[in-house]
Order: sequence, then C-alpha cells, then structure tokens
Amino acid sequence: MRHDLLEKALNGEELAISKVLTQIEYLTPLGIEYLKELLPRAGNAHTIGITGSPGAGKSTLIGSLIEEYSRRGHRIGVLLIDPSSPISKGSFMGNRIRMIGKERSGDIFIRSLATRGHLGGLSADAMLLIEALDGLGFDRIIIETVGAGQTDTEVMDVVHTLAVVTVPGTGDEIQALKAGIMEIGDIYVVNKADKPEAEMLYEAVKFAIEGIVSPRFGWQPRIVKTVATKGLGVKELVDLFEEHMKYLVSKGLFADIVRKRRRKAVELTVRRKLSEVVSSVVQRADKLFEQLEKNEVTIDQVINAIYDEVKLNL
Ligand SMILES: Nc1nc2c(ncn2[C@@H]2O[C@H](COP(=O)(O)OP(=O)(O)OP(=O)(O)O)[C@@H](O)[C@H]2O)c(=O)[nH]1
Ligand SMILES: [Mg+2]
Repeated sequence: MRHDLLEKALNGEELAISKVLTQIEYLTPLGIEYLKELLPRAGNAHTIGITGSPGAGKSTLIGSLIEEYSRRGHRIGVLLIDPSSPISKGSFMGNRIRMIGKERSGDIFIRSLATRGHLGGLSADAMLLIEALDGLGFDRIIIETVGAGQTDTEVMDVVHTLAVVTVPGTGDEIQALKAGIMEIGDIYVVNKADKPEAEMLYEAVKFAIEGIVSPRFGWQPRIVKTVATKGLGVKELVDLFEEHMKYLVSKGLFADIVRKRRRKAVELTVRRKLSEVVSSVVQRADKLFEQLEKNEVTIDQVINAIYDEVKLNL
C-alpha cells in the first residue's frame, strides 16, 4: 500500500487511526486519498444510532455496550455528535474502556464531533467518519446523538439500527403516549431501570410500540430495560441489536442502508463545500454592503452579485 499511515491504521494502531480520521474529517488532499482506499473496504459494519434526551444515560450505556461487544470479539467505533459533556477522564465510559485493557486499544475507537453549524443531526464529517471507521475494519459503529425530533429522523435514515433511550420520571412516559417519538426507533431502551418509576415507563412504551410495525423495515420494535451504570440488560440489548441486524440482512436491506448513507454523505459534503464558498464570498463583500446601506444598489443586485461571485469560486 502506498500510504504508510493508512497501513498502520489498518493494522489497528490507535494513533494512526486518529490521524487518518482527522485528515478525512477535514477532507484534506491526503484525507481524500485515504477515503478512496477505505471506501471499497467499507459497507460491512453494523451502524447503530443511540438517541435520547440529554442525560438519559446514552454515553454510560455506550460504555457498557463497548464492553459487551468487545467481549464478543468485535471492533467498535464510536462517534459522539455534539456531546454536551465531552468525555472526561473520570467518565464512566472511560472507566469501562480502561477495564477492557490496553491490549484491545486498537479495537475500540471513540471520536467526539461538533455539529459545526449543521442544524443538529449529522454533519458531513460525521458521515465521512462512519465510512472511514467502517473501512478501517470496525464492525460495530455506534453513533450518539441528542434526540430532537428532526435530528432523529435524519439519523434514522443513515444507520442500520436506531435505539431510543428513555428515562423514568422525566416526562418520557407522557412522550411515550403521544405519537411521534415512538415511530422512529427499532429498539427502545428504558434506562435507569433502578429507579422506581421505571416499571410505569416500561409499560407506557410497551403499550405505545405494540402493534406498530416500522414502515421502513416491517420490523416490530422491541423494548429492553437497562441499568447502564451497572451494565444490567446490556447483554439483552446487544442480542436485540444483533437480531435486528440479521433481520436486515435476511430482507436484503443491509446494503440498501449503506447506499442511502453514502448518498447522504455526498450530499452533505457538497453542501458543506457550497456553504464554505458562500460564507467566504459574503465575508469579502464589504463594498457591496456599503453600497446597499447607501441605497446605491438594490438587495437583488447584491444577491445576484454574490451569486455570480460564488459561481466563479466553485
Ligand atoms: N441511576 C442511574 N443513573 C444512570 C444510569 N445510567 C446513567 N446514569 C447517570 O445519568 C447521568 C447522565 O449519564 P450520561 O451517560 O452522561 O447521559 P447522556 O445521555 O450521554 O447525556 P448527554 O450526552 O449529556 O445527553 C450520569 O450521572 C450517569 O451516571 C442508570 O442506569 N441508573
Ligand atoms: Mg453523552
């Protein structure tokens, strides 16, 4: 292979993986080269979205999931989108990973990403990193996003499996009885099941999803209780993930989702490029805006001038 760093990354060297991903995230010329090599290798990873309100325990749950997947011999890539609290050294996820041990360090990779102005949801960089992790041989990729309506639907479209994490005593019970949120998940998690109100939430969610068949897959959504801090229910959750993945494969849908995801990756990357050019042209157009202030030009003239300049800069 032509690229030394990429070869190291493919061999599971943690630092090399990190460097390769950074190049890809910013789509540098080198990053584009890496992506070209990695894309033909990608398409095998099971991608899992974990969504839910802030503080639902998503990160803690992912820590436990890493442990369980690792025990089953998988290589796990994690993307944390716009984390409100960046994983600190003392975090539960960090602790779990340290427990798994250094010898598996190249088999677990975690990257935090800011959404960078993209309205919630997935950014171009997140989409490219999914492809990269997949191509690097991570066979289970977990993406944490804070749930917020629109965002969820967007995530749903590009992952194989979407888990919605709910928590007792936070109004999720009422949400569960409303339509909407209960239509997006493939698997519902009632986390913090150590809390007394958990049973009520479990019943509410169960009631809400009963009889609902996911329109995109024809899959009957499932529910599981977890105590993420103790790893309880996590084995069952991973079993459900695996069951859902096998279901997708059996229906011939697994590759469809990869295709959809790539289409989205291309769309978002082109949008990002366009947006960068528009911003830089607007930044440089002081003179035009001065003229506009003095009513020497009209707004449509400014728009057209900017538009023409954007076209020249593409
Ligand atoms: N009692 C209890 N607490 C939990 C459980 N799971 C997580 N927590 C606690 O809930 C808090 C939030 O957990 P996080 O994992 O950071 O939640 P999150 O959903 O990732 O939060 P954001 O990323 O900020 O949206 C932490 O204090 C956890 O220790 C659980 O099963 N039971
Ligand atoms: Mg989190």
